[in-house]
Amino acid sequence: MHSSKTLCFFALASCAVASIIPLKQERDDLQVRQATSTSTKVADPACTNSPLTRSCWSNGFSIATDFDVKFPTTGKTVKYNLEITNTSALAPDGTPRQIMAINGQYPGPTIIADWGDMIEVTLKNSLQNNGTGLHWHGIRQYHTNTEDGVPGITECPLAPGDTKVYTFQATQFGTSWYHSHFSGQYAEGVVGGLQINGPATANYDVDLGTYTISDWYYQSTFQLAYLLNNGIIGVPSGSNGLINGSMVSANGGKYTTNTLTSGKRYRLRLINTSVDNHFAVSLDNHPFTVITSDFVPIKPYTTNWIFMGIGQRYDVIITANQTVGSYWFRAEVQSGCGSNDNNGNIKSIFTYAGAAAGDPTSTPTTYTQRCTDETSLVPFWDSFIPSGPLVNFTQNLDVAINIGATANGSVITWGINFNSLDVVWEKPILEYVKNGTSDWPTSENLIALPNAGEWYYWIIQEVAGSPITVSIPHPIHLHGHDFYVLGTGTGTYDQTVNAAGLDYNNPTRRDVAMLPAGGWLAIAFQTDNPGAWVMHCHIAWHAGEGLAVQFLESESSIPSVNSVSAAWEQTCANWDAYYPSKAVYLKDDSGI
Ligand SMILES: *[C@@H]1O[C@H](CO)[C@@H](O)[C@H](O)[C@H]1NC(C)=O
Ligand SMILES: *[C@@H]1O[C@H](CO)[C@@H](O)[C@H](O)[C@H]1NC(C)=O
Ligand SMILES: *[C@@H]1O[C@H](CO)[C@@H](O)[C@H](O)[C@H]1NC(C)=O
Ligand SMILES: *[C@@H]1O[C@H](CO)[C@@H](O)[C@H](O)[C@H]1NC(C)=O
Ligand SMILES: *[C@@H]1O[C@H](CO)[C@@H](O)[C@H](O)[C@H]1NC(C)=O
Ligand SMILES: *[C@@H]1O[C@H](CO)[C@@H](O)[C@H](O)[C@H]1NC(C)=O
Ligand SMILES: *[C@@H]1O[C@H](CO)[C@@H](O)[C@H](O)[C@H]1NC(C)=O
Ligand SMILES: *[C@@H]1O[C@H](CO)[C@@H](O)[C@H](O)[C@H]1NC(C)=O
Ligand SMILES: [Cu+2]
Repeated sequence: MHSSKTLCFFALASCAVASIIPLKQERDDLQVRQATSTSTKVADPACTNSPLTRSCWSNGFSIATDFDVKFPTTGKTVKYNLEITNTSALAPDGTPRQIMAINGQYPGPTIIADWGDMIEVTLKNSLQNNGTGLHWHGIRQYHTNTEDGVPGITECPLAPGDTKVYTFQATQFGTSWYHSHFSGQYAEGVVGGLQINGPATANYDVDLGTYTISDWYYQSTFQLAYLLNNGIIGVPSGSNGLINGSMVSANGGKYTTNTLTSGKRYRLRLINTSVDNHFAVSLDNHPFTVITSDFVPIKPYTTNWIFMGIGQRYDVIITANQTVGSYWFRAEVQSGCGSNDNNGNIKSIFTYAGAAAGDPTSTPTTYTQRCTDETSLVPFWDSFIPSGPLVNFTQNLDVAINIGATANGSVITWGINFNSLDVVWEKPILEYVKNGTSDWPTSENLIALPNAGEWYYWIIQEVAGSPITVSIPHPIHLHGHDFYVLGTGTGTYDQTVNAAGLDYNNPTRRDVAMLPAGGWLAIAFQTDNPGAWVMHCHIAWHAGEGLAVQFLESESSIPSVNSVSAAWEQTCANWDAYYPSKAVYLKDDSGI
């Protein structure tokens, strides 16, 4: 069934373009009951990606293809060598700081691949005194759990001097980032962009690439976390913020600058790589057409400001249709979402070719500060979630501060269901799986989901802690899956009141969503990817303080463990030879 509305929707500048996507829109009760995440949209096999046909891809794949169901395999492997070093040679905002850089730069190189490629990253840990491990945020790691990069869960950390080759397929397309998952190490600089080229829900001419927005601390974040976790300091404020790795400060520095050509449309891949700050972002005079939330393509909508939680991504299109000149891009910290109310308003510059030199004089549109997610996020694909009542309907995950358990020595802890995650780096959960044993400690905060193909529903609720209560929003991130956001609200979830309002009909789908302060977040996902997948708050302090659970999904069919490689074992052997006998520093938090 062809829809002319859809045709024009895709080909904004040229509604007559022949390559359209046939849509099978009809839904019947059977489909709803089958509750499949499968899109009913069908790919156009004969259409090529170009500035006016971004919905197309190739060989029968297009924006209509739900990548959880189907993805191309190109046979191509893109290879990167990444080396982490401990350097004092960088000053991203003019103020020098010891940085754990990737290939000598911050942020690290953007990894770029096409949809369906294999990505092979050879990581070398050249730090003197830390382990490491790289996580590919939002990457599904379909049947490749050992490549997820979470020390103590899917691998042992890489000891100083060690090397690991991560190999996985880009089954999704869009924008993300990679970062260290070794305690709070990413805040020291171990981050980079991840760009997977594929189709899009709106057209553009030029892809500007990834654009990271982050808070920035002059003091070592390992030290700050230690002081915080032991109650010696309160939550620290950021010293500055960085846009794509650059900003000005009292010591110099410079604004990140991009040049635009009048009349062209640009895709910008916004990534929030913060430790503890929520930003609202905007480009003066240039509204954003938003086309993705995290990896998931959405029906485009236009907005002046986007609110971004940590770990979240939005791909936006801007149209260079304003007077030739220079314009501020703004990222403003939202007060009340965390701690960093000061030093948080950071800027960069978009300047038209031919504009006069000098800083912009443009002014922002007004907006209201907030700590909640974007609400206009309708996934492009149709997804119908079974709405129960089901046997395994709702399970509660209660989030609270100071729950008594310790994330290895912390005084301040966060927990889920009154338990703080505390992994043992030298005994990753996948080693228990391989050994066929299940005597992991309760501090692994492990929830087994043994059966494949089932839907699980979670009410994540922020509850009172003991002896104190802190109500703040938490960006909740799940590995190995996108989840569906069935609903969110303030106060305590009440089944009799709130259940009827949950959305099962094409709800927002993504991999990071905000749990509101003192409120609840209802999510669902289906067990369709065997592995040990952590779900955690992406505020680095909270993850270190134990705000995480791990799901051990379909344990008996985790393929990458049953054939776990000699190389995977060797990483553990190398780690065992280093830690704790030779290590200068020991683990003093949750480890993730
Ligand atoms: C980085 O270098 C500093 C200064 O030499 C040192 O104190 C610190 O232990 C090093 N960190 C790591 C992880 O190697
Ligand atoms: C990592 O290195 C930093 C110094 O650069 C240190 O403060 C921290 O304790 C180290 N952490 C671990 C677990 O090695
Ligand atoms: C941001 O920096 C990354 C890595 O250095 C680069 O690939 C990307 O193109 C930059 N983005 C923009 C919008 O300039
Ligand atoms: C990044 O996320 C954090 C925490 O969710 C948030 O405080 C901050 O404002 C976000 N930054 C941007 C640029 O959206
Ligand atoms: C410029 O482009 C934006 C976004 O597409 C649009 O909303 C706006 O109307 C355009 N303005 C002009 C002056 O053409
Ligand atoms: C519910 O969970 C139990 C135990 O995990 C499992 O045996 C059962 O098959 C599940 N049933 C449904 C309908 O999800
Ligand atoms: C906790 O830290 C102590 C020493 O700081 C160490 O001996 C112990 O192995 C750690 N426990 C975990 C679970 O990492
Ligand atoms: C797995 O078995 C090996 C060999 O018996 C043992 O050394 C190791 O500690 C076991 N690992 C776990 C996590 O039980
Ligand atoms: Cu949190």
